Amino acid sequence: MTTTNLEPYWMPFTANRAFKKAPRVLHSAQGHYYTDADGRTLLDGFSGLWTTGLGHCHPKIVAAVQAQVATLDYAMAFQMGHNKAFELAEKIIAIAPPEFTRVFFTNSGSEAADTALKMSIAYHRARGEGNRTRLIGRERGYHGVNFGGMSVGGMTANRKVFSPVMIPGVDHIRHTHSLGDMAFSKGQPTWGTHLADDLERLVTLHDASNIAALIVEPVAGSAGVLVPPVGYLERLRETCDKHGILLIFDEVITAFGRIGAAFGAQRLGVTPDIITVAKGLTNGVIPMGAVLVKESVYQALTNCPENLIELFHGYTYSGHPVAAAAGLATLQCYDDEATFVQVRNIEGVFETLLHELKAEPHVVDIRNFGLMGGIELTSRVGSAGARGTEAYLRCFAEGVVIRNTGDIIALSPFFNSTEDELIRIIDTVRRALRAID
Ligand code: PXG
Repeated sequence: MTTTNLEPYWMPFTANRAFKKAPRVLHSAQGHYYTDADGRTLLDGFSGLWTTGLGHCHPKIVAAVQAQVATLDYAMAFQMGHNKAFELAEKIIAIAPPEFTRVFFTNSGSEAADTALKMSIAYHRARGEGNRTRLIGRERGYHGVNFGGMSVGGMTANRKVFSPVMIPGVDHIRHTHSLGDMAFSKGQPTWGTHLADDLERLVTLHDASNIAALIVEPVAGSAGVLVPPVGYLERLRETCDKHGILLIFDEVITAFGRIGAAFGAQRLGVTPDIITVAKGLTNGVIPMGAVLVKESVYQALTNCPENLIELFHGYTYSGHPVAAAAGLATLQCYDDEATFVQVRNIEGVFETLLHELKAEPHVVDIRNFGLMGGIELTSRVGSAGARGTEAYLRCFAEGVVIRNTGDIIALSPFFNSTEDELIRIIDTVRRALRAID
């Protein structure tokens, strides 16, 4: 047991007091395993936090970071540049949908979301449509925790306390899940294309001339793996085009392999106007996010005299050299290891194993896409979320890390998981489900 004083650190999205009574403290990691402070090894069934699909402490990324930090530790980010950030932007663009030509760096997914929202408003204004400021999100969406992303987000617990101070002019389309119509769908549900028509409702309500952008996750992650119905994203795209609304895909989870392609946009066959990324950009090794935009968006936004700053936005650590080095090494690994193909090769095995949990106690839905898996449990009367948390703790006690969001269990295995590892994760979840009441 650790002797470290745990009190001063206020942990994020954590039940701090319960945690500190029974802490789970990690000490090191290698490949697919963590080692905790007691020397116990844990199979990581969540790839960090949807972040570390290549595995922990990948030697090539570690080496790149070590070399970079000793060469150029920090570089002034404004009105100066350094090669690694330029190279990384070029490499990202090389694997993005062809319309995308420019990359703006942030340090997290939350910052990427807020950056994308600000860009959308600035884009319309630069084109002479300054009334287009309204932002549309989706119920159960997650776009981080900053004011913009929180406001367009749709997870009740994250919004409740801050309800009076949400940014103004935001609305939400309905979410895409319906237990009665799509439970236990494998991959994309065949029911629910029409849910995209909810965007037309908001256009009718507000008038398109007031709407800047719609932001959605191609596959919603944090809310418990909500997979878009067949044809749904296509219909959102058509509606946005019809009304001049920018479409933003928040690909913080879905980009860089998680659903078997460099970008979810490619796997799902729908091209947005702006894409936000983070997590897998550096395999989680160094914090970094980014916003990719189409050339048309960039051109409109930079249509001003050449000596002027086009967008008054940026972060001290935008394009940080060590993060950029980690990003470059990560993209190289995706290429060397044919990661995106690898994911497609094992996603079928994952799907089969996951859906074998259908008859287990409490299970009311199982959802999957790529290497994203969700298992929804019924809530215990009077204590929503308790079953999910107990399942998580039981798996941890058995040496497997999963994640729960309320009573939904989420799995995010490594891109190069073996079948044995997937079986172990699923078997551990099964035992946990049988053990809890
Ligand atoms: N957008 C999406 C789609 C995300 O999944 C963010 C933005 C925010 O990124 P940062 O880097 O600011 O945290 C995320 C983050 C979960 C879970 O349990 C998921 C995230 C964060 C915390 C928990 O699924 N995703």
